[in-house]
Amino acid sequence: MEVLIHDDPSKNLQEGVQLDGITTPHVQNAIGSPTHMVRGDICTYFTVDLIDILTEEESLWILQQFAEDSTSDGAWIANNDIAIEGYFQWLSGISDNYTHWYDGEPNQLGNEDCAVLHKPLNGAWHDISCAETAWVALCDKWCPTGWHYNAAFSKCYWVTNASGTWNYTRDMCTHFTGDLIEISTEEESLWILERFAEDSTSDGAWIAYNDIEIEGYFQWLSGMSGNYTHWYDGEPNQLGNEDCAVLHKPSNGAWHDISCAETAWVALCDKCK
Ligand SMILES: [Ca+2]
Ligand SMILES: [Ca+2]
Ligand SMILES: [Ca+2]
Repeated sequence: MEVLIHDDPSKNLQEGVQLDGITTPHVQNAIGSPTHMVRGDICTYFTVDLIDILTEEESLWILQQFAEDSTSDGAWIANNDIAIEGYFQWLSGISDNYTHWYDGEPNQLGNEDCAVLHKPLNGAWHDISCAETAWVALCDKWCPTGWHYNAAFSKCYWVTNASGTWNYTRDMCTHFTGDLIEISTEEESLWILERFAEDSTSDGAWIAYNDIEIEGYFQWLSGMSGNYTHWYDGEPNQLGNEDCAVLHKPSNGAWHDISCAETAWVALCDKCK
């Protein structure tokens, strides 16, 4: 059986980072991988699971990764009707309208309860006997417990449960191989604001936007400057010395520049899924 794991050496994996109590090199490698992984035995060994595919865009991207990483023609995905014959669902319990069945599938020939994504058929799916051994598997990456996944942005989001300086709370994000959050659209901002309201009683949270390096020139930690900003009226105003942005919940998620040394705020973290 073919076993392939796609790891990006450019990703600086942190040694010894403990994630949900599990500290093995395998788990770290799996989590650090920026792409979905293709492997042939048990995705869950890496505390990931078979992949959910929720949009056509995601399907096309996965197909491309699959073609790059594996010579296999087909790979298991998470869609299955093991629980109720004829009712296909994802392992995560997410139900979505997107399906990509090949013509005439699923057809339950004999007893076929597991979906395979078929590379030569442009990624279309077949139901196949779950006991077949010819296929590799597409494994999803994983949001740590308590993080939210947003399929539209392929990112995991988290609000820290403790407050502190910008640097202190940033460390909480990087502990999970994430970082302070970057916000690139109004849609993303609104979604994040909802999660923030659900998960935290704090009024404000640090985000990655800062002008630490060059006063007055705000940029994201990734170096992206982006077009989307959401400053509150009159901000940034550099009162005293304010170089770090806080997303303010009562201001509809608008941003204020604040002294990076303030300790009143929690942080919003994200990581690529
Ligand atoms: Ca079939
Ligand atoms: Ca400043
Ligand atoms: Ca300010």
